[in-house]
Parts: sequence; C-alpha cells; structure tokens
Amino acid sequence: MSATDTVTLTLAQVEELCHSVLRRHGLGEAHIAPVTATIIAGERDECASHGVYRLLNCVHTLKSGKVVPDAVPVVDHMSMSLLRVDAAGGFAQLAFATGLPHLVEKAQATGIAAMGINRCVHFAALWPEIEALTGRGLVAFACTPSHAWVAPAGGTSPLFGTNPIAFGWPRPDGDPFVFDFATSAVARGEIELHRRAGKPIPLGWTIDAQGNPTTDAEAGLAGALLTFGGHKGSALSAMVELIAGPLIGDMTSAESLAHDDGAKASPYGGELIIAIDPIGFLGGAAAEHVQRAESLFDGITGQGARLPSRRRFAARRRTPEAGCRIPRTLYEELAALA
Ligand code: NDP
Ligand code: PYC
Repeated sequence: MSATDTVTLTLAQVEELCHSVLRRHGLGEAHIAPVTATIIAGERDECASHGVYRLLNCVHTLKSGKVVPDAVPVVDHMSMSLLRVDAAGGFAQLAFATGLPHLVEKAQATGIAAMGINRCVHFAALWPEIEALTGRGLVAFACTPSHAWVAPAGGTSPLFGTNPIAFGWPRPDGDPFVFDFATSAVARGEIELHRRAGKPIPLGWTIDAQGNPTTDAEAGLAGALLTFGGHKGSALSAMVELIAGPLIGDMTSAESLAHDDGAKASPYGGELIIAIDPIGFLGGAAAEHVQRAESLFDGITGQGARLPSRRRFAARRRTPEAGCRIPRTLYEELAALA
C-alpha cells in the first residue's frame, strides 16, 4: 500500500475514533472502554484483521440488534475452581474483565481454574485475554467457537467456526510466550481484508460453493474455509466446538449461525478460559522450573526460528511512535460512522 492509500493515526486518535463510533451507535458506556481496548490492542500490534476493521462488525452487530448494548455481566461462582460469567448478550470484553479477578483468585487458590463466558458476542483476538493472565504469572489457555464457516477435513460444507485457540506462558523477563490462531487456515477476517483490497488469496485457504479450491476471496467466503493442517486442525476445531460449546452449556458455531438468522452479525455463544498457577504443581520450586523453560525458547530462537507473537511485540514497540497505518478507504468508512 502506498502512503496515499493509507492514513496514519496515533493510538490516541484510534481511541478517539473507537469511542465516537461506538458511542454514536449506542454501545453502553460500561462496554466502550473494554471494547475499545481490544481494538486498540489489535491496531497497536498490527493485527489488521482484528484492529479498527472490527469497528465495522461492531456497528453492524449493534444495528442488527444482535448484541445487547448495555448488558450487565453476572458472575456465578460454581466451585473453588470454576466460574461462569453470563455476558447477558453483550460483547465478551466486559464479561471477561468482570470475571478476570475471580479467575485469577481461584487459580492462585487451587492451582487451576476455568472460566466459562456464556451468551457473549465475540469479535476479537484472544491474545489480549491471554496476556491479562500471563501478566499475573499464570499459564493460560482460551478458545471460542464462531459461526459455521469452515468445512471439516474431508468434507465440503461449512460446519465449524474459525475457532481460535490461544495459549500463554509467563516468562520471568520480558514478553510472555503466546500463540493465538484460528483453527481454519486463516481467520475469516483476513480473507475479508483480501476481498476489500481486491487481492487473491492463497490456495489452501478456502473452497468455493461447488467445493473447488479457489484463490478468489469472494468465492471462498461464499463457499467454505479449510482447516489448517488437514485432519489435525479439523480435530482441534471440533474440540473447540465441544469444550467452549456444549461443555459450558453454550452454542456450537452452527447454532451461532442459525441464531444469526442471516443478519451477518458477529458470532454469539461461549468462550472457555483456563488459568494454571505454576505454584500449584511446584510450590517453592516454581520459579526454578519456569526459568528452566527458558532453554526451550532459546532452543527455538537459537536456530533462527521465531517465537509466535514476536512480530506483534515488535509492532507494539513501534506504533506508539510511528502510529498505525490504516487503509484510506477503511478510515473514510469509519470516519463516516463517527
Ligand atoms: P495467523 O495464521 O497469522 O497465526 C497467528 C499466530 O501465529 C500468532 O501467534 C503469530 O504470531 C504466530 N505466527 C505467525 N507466523 C509465525 C511464524 N512464522 N513463526 C512463529 N509464529 C508465527 O493468524 P490467524 O489468521 O489464524 O488468527 C488471527 C487472529 O484472529 C487471532 O488473534 C485469533 O484469535 C483471531 N480470531 C478470532 C476469532 C473469534 O471467533 N473471536 C475467530 C478466528 C480468529 P505474530 O502475531 O507475532 O505473527
Ligand atoms: O476472523 O474468523 C474471524 C473471526 C470470527 C470472529 C472474530 N473473528
């Protein structure tokens, strides 16, 4: 993209844009800061598919009545190590923020705790939630179904969601080890960005409605996404459907799409988050073993391979000074919504 095709915004301008778009479209005050924080984090870390682009989805979801704008999350303490947060139809961010201190407290008290978020609208990347836990010294896992857009390996009809899986490991010095990816070959948002830019997509991401491989983003979105790693991604995607769907009493991606009823709003359903305190297994030896894990990371980087999230963390250091580059067409669309 040439400089004339883009607009550069400071993080403060991204925040202002989010606030005015979300407020103008009726999102409740309690939700504006946590939703904005997720979108800023995406833009700051140069995750274009989950940065300000998502404001379009938020506005569309608000307009279509598929999110409760002023939902008040309710926490249910089920046991020493389990809690559920009923998002009451609102965006997931406020529900996560409401449950977070309880999840941390339970993980620290028992060694491991799980939080199910129910009845939430989920449009975001999972790593901000993972980093909220690694930042408190906890090992973290999260996953969520989405809408049925992805064919199981060997099939041709959409059944699974893009179903991200995210994991985090706190490191004694510096950035945590974090990965966060869709179990489809790529997030649907990335294909949408290719469609908007008029760019072809790589073979292997999607099939068209007739089940043929395609490099046409529009045709791929109308057909089905493929899982990453063939049958392996397919099984992981099924796992996400199960453990963040029926296990916590919430929807599968097929049910989420049926609930959507053609509105094309963001996915609706549950999210499962697990937090593990290394002290639970290791007591006073936790620091020693967490330090020992560093040799694994050295073994990766020592041979020139890169750690997941390294690109993101590098962007995070750059954008506060350099600003965030946004396609001009997207910026103009968002400015009109503000
Ligand atoms: P990618 O295929 O780009 O994979 C992302 C992960 O892989 C990141 O942790 C990334 O780190 C890491 N990675 C990428 N390239 C390398 C490499 N060469 N070496 C080591 N690690 C690498 O992203 P996806 O399209 O699968 O997903 C993007 C986002 O979409 C995720 O954050 C996910 O949560 C979100 N999503 C959300 C959904 C929802 O329902 N809420 C549904 C689907 C996706 P880095 O960032 O540093 O490049
Ligand atoms: O990009 O697949 C995606 C996605 C779904 C929900 C949020 N992001």
